[in-house]
Amino acid sequence: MKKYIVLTLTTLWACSLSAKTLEYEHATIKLVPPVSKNTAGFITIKNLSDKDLKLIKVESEISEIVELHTMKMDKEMMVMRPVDSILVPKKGSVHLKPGGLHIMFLGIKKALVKDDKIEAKLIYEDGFIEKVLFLVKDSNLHSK
Ligand SMILES: [Cu+2]
Repeated sequence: MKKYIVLTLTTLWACSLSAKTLEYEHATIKLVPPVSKNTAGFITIKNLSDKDLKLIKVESEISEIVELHTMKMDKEMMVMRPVDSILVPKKGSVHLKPGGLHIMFLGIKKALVKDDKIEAKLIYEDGFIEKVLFLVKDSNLHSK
């Protein structure tokens, strides 16, 4: 499996927390053909602090709208549903992955290119903001 590195631009704004509060792994955006207007992003977020954190919003230039989604069973069908926030438990982690929680990019403005890195802003409840680079990947079937 191809190895890649998640580059975190050390940008901590309006931040009452220490710099080493959060760590990110496997930040990817699913490559979709240019005709497709929507895609999903996946990431593992680790919270090293002893305080629960809530991801409330993601912002990115690549799409008109960015939402936080989960997948739920509805009449034997898996359907996506927006969620208000995603909890990142203290001393724990949350996995946004295919079939579960994910970041939804709706209304892609410009065709995605494989191996490109796309910047997104992760915004937490208390105003904590971090920029993370997401790698555009062909398939997320093998991601953890
Ligand atoms: Cu979705």
